[in-house]
Amino acid sequence: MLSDPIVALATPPGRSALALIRLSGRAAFDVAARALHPFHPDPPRTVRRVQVVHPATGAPVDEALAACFRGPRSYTGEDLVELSTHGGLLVPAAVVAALVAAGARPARPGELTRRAVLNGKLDLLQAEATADLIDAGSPAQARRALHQLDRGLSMRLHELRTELLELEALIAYEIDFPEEDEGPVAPERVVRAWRAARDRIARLLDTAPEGERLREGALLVIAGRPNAGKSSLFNALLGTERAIVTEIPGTTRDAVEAHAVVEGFPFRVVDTAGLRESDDRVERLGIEVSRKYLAAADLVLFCRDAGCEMRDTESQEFLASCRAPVVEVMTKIDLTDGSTVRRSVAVSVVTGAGLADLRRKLAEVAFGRLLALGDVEPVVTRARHRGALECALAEVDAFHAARGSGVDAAAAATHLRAAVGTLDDLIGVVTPDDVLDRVFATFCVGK
Ligand SMILES: Nc1nc2c(ncn2[C@@H]2O[C@H](COP(=O)(O)OP(=O)(O)O)[C@@H](O)[C@H]2O)c(=O)[nH]1
Ligand SMILES: [Mg+2]
Repeated sequence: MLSDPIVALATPPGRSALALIRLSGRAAFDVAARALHPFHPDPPRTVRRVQVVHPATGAPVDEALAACFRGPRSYTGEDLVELSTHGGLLVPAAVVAALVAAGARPARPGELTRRAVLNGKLDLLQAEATADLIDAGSPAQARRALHQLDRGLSMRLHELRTELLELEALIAYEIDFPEEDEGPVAPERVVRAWRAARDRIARLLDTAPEGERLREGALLVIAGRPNAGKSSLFNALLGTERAIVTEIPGTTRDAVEAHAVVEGFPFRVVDTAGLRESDDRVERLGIEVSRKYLAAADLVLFCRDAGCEMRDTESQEFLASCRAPVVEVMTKIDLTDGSTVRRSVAVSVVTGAGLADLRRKLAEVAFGRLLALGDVEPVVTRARHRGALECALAEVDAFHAARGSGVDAAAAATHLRAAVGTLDDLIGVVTPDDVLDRVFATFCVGK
């Protein structure tokens, strides 16, 4: 049943002062009345102290606080009870068990938010943003999720949808009177409206590479010759001594990956085995792994030791083979008098010189477009969004092509309809079950 009462622990189990439990559904208040004493759903949105008891035995389970929300004015749009209980492993589980004994069913992952979507409390983009906000590991991710939760992207798509419907209205006369030569609307006006809509879609699509990168973290691969100071720099970026550093070339033999926040942006930083010809079988395997990471990198940090003579042909060859943008960095500048430093970023992990510049540079290269857009412009953050917008763009362009080749107005307009339908799917105006399944597959229980 779609609205049967469900219950879930919304906070993670474990040692904590408090836990939050949510009970939602058509008969939620009846269920609550069997396990909470005293229970008064009215006035709603008022916090009351209650005793939680097991409905079958009457055994006390906890002293808790309860707040009732009458549907549709609740997170799910249904009658909902939020219970703050004591934390820990035992008490919250016992409270959930008492509510199950009182007639609720344990909620599936994401089921509460799914109901919120089905009841029109959130659109699909906001539901995704809810998950992104919970998963955010860096300030930029959190800000982006909050913006989307505040309907940033949804509003932009609604505007776009309106534009497409207006464009269709512009050619309505031609649809109704196909035999007439000249309608009341000049063809240039139609072209202008078409171009505005397609540019809007294209601009959103331009944000997709960095938007998706924002959710995943930018893959930053540190490369360079053995002993160039890669592992030292890796540790400095992470702020912990994660990789082993020694003066012996070839120390790092496996790729080490770690999450780092650089200038507020998420990065997956990979320290690799230095690239060189080696007779050591293990080191050779490590170098092979390095190459794989390099092929997948969003950006490469190429280290050169400022104190060493550079074999430039080798470096040039390497740089030419990188598909991803490369940030070149001169390491160990504390060991030089500075005269050999030619490149833009020069660092020392001993003195800390240049590290702030390097961080800014990395954020700029990986997320420059997002930095330029600021936090107010909507951004496309998922392959689902990108796929839908690509589809909409193809339809809008097919509309234009159809007009150009003299196809009748009614047939051309079907492309606009299709584009609007794609946007509706994206926002979640009408959402088929399988789309919902996919969106909520990664949600946690209690959300
Ligand atoms: N003086 C100085 N030594 C450094 C610096 N960075 C790394 N080193 C030293 O250079 C050697 C190789 O460093 P490591 O990070 O293991 O290089 P990797 O082989 O490229 O990973 C070690 O002895 C480090 O202590 C630096 O900024 N200044
Ligand atoms: Mg190393």
